[in-house]
Amino acid sequence: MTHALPTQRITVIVGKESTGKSALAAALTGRSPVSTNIQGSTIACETYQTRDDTLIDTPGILLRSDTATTRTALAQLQCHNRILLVVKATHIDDDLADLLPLVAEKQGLVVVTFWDKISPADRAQQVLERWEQASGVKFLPVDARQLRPEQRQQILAALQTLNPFPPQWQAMPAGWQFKPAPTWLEHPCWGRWLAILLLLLPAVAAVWVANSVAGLIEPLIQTGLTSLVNVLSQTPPLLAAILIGRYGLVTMGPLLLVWAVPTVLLYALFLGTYKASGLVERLTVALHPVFRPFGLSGRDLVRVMMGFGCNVPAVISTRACSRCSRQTCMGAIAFGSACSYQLGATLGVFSAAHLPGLVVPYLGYLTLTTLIYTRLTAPKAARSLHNTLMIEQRTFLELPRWSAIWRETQGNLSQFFTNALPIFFGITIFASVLDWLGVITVLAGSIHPLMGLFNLPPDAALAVILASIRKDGLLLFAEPDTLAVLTPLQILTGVYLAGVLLPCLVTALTIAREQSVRFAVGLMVRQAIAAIAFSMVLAWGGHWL
Ligand SMILES: Nc1nc2c(ncn2[C@@H]2O[C@H](COP(=O)(O)OP(=O)(O)OP(=O)(O)O)[C@@H](O)[C@H]2O)c(=O)[nH]1
Ligand SMILES: [Mg+2]
Repeated sequence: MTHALPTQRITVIVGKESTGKSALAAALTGRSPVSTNIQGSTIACETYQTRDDTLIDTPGILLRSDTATTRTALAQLQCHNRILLVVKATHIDDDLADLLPLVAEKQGLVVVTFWDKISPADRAQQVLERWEQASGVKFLPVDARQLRPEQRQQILAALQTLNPFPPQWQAMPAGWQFKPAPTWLEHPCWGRWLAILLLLLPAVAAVWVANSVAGLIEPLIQTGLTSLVNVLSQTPPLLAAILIGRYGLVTMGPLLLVWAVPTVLLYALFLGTYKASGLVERLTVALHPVFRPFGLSGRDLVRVMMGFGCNVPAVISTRACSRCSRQTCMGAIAFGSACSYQLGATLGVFSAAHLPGLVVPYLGYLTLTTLIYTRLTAPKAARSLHNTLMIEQRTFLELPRWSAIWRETQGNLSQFFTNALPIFFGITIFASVLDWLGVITVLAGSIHPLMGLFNLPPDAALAVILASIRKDGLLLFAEPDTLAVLTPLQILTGVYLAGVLLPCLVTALTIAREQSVRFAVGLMVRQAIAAIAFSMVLAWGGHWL
């Protein structure tokens, strides 16, 4: 005999951005919340399961906007009849006035988050009770980050017996508004300078820590390697080429470990802290007027910043950007967000050349050219004064929890070990075999004139090409014979060209998936033309800069 399975009820969680929808969904279902204090962190619907309900967590609704994420949330709202409306206690009048018309006549309940920020809570509670009586819909106040067991039970029970939102009901205003306190970042004069400093801090700290760590461990590794190289030199020629040749695993691997690992780890820690504390959001607001003339809104800038960790999630998160600036934002990430691998490899090359100070002109030139590139490619509308920030409420600054920072860091580190390392090893093996076969010498001869455009020797071509597959491929520049013949300006030009000529393969594929193959190809052509022009300026005019 077969039993028909009871059909699962689908309830859609909707609300404005950063109101605690994901935190609530996670708390209701016992999953660990992937909460970041950034507006527009959820970029696609996610499904959570309780015993009786399927909860769909939607991206935050951003009124009067054309973001892909808002369209996704509104589509869910249209398709389903059971709604869990999330409103922020601190901005409850605005949230209800804007959202109640969207849910009228659907079955639902209202969860009021950020209740921990309200005082006195008992007077506020009376307002909720009045609304409950007037509308017939339940209003449940919570701190979504720390849902108490009885609150969880209350919400789950309320989901069993939902009542319809009355048509045309308007809640009598509660009359309170609790705004997050302003910080120095909101100072009209030097707020933006502080924001620029904080924006640069992760890069500066990464450079400093990576240099210090490398200074300590590099000599130890080199000593260990000398005896290993002696042993490996006895192996058959092809194997020896793969292991200890110019581009061999043992030759290149330590550079990756010494330079990339500390940089990747540190960037992840910084980004995790900035995101979880809400600092990223404050930086956005402070920097919006600085970057708007270049076609990037503060909201886009956050995504560009996230690209410093890895470009791929940053590109996906542009779904929460306005349609008018989304493509510019993707372009800026692909061109100018030196991901932690790119920066780590760059530091490795500069250090192998005994010129660690080159990182200053490198980052300066990269920033300058990214701004010029964005200015040239952004549509006029994105640069206009009407390109407003699209942030409705300032986020609360929180002391970041170690668990939130660690989640961010762990994700990046596991990507490094499962994704980045194998591809990097693949690149070194590929380059070693080509070198052993003599193909590199032939190839280098044929693209000699091209490299000549940038005043670079033919050997530089391989690093430039392989960096387009993965950014840490530009570590091949650190090959001693290549470095021996390069001037500091040539090293700078080569590393810059390899870094910006094309986005790495995975980023390019992600852009194609998010937009279209045609758009991705167009973006790569534009980027390559700009990179070639900027590299030529650097190569031939660099000594004046
Ligand atoms: N103080 C306080 N913070 C909260 C509460 N609910 C969520 N937060 C914090 O607010 C931030 C945003 O929470 P999320 O759960 O990501 O909000 P969301 O509505 O899913 O955001 P989007 O998906 O970006 O629209 C996180 O840093 C949470 O820790 C709450 O009730 N009180
Ligand atoms: Mg969310």
